[in-house]
Amino acid sequence: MVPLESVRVLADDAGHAPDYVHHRGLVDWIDEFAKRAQPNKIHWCDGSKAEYDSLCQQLVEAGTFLPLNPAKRPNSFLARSDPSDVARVEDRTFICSTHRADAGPTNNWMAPAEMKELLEEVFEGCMQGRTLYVVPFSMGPLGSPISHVGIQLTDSAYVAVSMRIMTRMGKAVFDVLGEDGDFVRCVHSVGMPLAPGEKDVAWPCNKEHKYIVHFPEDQAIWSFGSGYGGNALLGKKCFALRIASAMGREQGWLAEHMLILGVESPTGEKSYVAAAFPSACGKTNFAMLIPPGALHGWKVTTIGDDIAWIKPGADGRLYAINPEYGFFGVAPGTSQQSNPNAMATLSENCIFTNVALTDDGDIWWEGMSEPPQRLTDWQGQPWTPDCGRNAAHPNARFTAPASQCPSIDADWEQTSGVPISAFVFGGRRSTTVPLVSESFNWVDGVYMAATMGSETTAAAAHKVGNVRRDPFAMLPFCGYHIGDYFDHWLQTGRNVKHPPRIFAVNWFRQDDNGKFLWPGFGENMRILKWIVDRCHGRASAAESPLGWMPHYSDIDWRGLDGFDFGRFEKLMSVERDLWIQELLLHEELFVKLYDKLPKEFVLKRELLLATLWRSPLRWTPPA
Ligand code: TSX
Ligand code: MN
Repeated sequence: MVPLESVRVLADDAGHAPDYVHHRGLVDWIDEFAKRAQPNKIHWCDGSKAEYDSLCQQLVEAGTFLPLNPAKRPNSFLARSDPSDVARVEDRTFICSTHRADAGPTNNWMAPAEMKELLEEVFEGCMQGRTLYVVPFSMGPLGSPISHVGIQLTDSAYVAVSMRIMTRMGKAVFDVLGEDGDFVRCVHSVGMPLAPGEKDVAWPCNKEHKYIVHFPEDQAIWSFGSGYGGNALLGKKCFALRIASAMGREQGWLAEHMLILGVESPTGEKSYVAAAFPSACGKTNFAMLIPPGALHGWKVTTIGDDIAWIKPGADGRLYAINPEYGFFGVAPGTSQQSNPNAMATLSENCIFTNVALTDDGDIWWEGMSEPPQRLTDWQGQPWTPDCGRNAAHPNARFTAPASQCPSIDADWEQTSGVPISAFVFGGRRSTTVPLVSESFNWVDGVYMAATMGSETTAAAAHKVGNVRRDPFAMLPFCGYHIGDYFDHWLQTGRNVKHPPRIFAVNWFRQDDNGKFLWPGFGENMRILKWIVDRCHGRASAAESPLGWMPHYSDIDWRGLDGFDFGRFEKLMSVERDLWIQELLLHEELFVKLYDKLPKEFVLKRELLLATLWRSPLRWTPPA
């Protein structure tokens, strides 16, 4: 037990806060929290490079970080988590709104007062023997009207250094806050206090108790027991999606699980697209796509790979920023083939978590290249290609500065955001869903996004009913009732004068032998080009039962030999029997949300059914 006097609390002496902090409410909040958590000391992060270097050095000495070979991977580190602390914990994630109905059927809920009482107990003394880091951060460029500020209190130096990569972290945030600015209160503890003289472990966490708790009405987040990614870097999923989605509903904007990319045409015309995909669809790859050289002059730039904050502009368009400052991406599968821009981004100044280590002090993961003869796996054990285990954990991550991405857009830090021309929604579907379609109108597009789904494993492909619905890819990230969220989207379309067009894509359709029909990756530029051309009124389309679809001749096929009309038909066909199955699955989703399901969805589903019955058994676009 650490005596309270050893804690440099701030209550009666605000002088302990750095002189650039002028926010009384903030200092009082930290004081109150420190009295409860009882840390050994308090470190106010200034965000400087010197501070980052010194915290990394401290993590190396603690055994949390292993410095990588500076000749291969300068200024980069490997962290190995506790084997039990490797992913987000959805069953321990709560939305604590006053009314249960405001959290909805897709979130865990507990009454705020009850949860606060529970958390206050859990946090009592939880930082004993540790340092409390005060981490000030801005989600979005400092000074952007779309940005918002948060302060995270954490007892993890790993979190503090990760936050410096993933957010604009540092003392400039206090200038934005002034004396009484609003900020999201984020508190985090790994939940493993140290007794005097007790030796720390490399990855402290709490194996029994984990809580990821959101109070949307107070704009507060309490996270306990995990040091990992989405559980611990509170600016990302907790703030930028769950809390921000609830703020957006109140204030008339959108916080979305979307990448943002720029498309430049050969004439230099610039368009921006925001796209949502569930996990394992290659979202980061799409955000950093390199178009085939044969499509002369078409370029793709990256604004963000995971989250978009979108607000209506004075001109009646929607403007988006990437609230993040780095990429926290899934490492396995990332390679020179799948994503050269990501590989270049990872060349230095990165943190790798749960990847494998090579004999020469570099990193490796499944899908990067031919497996080396020997490795040290993500748990620190010797590994050989025939040992039957993964070298990297399937959810191993890189934490990399976005500024290092070769395709980063020149305007990615533009405070006004970028105007969005199209929303794209995708999923991994081996059958049923065509390569691309454009919704007939806004309501129709919102329906498509709300009913989107993805197949879980390759093994069970082609099996009807193996689709996990993930509306807008927001199922684990919506901070309020998902039915209210659909309504908010419908309302947004009515509020803005120039709403973006809405498209659905599926890169993963297979033939009867289980072979992918579409080459994907850079070739997706051909679809992106049609999408952008549609937005500018340049490309034609055929009216299918599902929406507008390109004719074969509407796609630019330069440089893609052997992709004939027959193959195109297989990719684009709308099969009545499969779609009747699909609409039954939509109904399964709808009954779960029935109390807040928009009436438009019920009618749209009926219209789809009627249209399918009056269309050919197998609809294909004309040549
Ligand atoms: O990221 C992917 N994208 C989007 C890229 C911009 N992946 C990787 C899997 C997701 C984690 C894809 N995989 C894509 C895709 O468009 N398409 C596929 C399926 C596929 C896999 C391999 C081949 C073709 C398609 N071809 C060969 O292996 C030669
Ligand atoms: Mn994500």
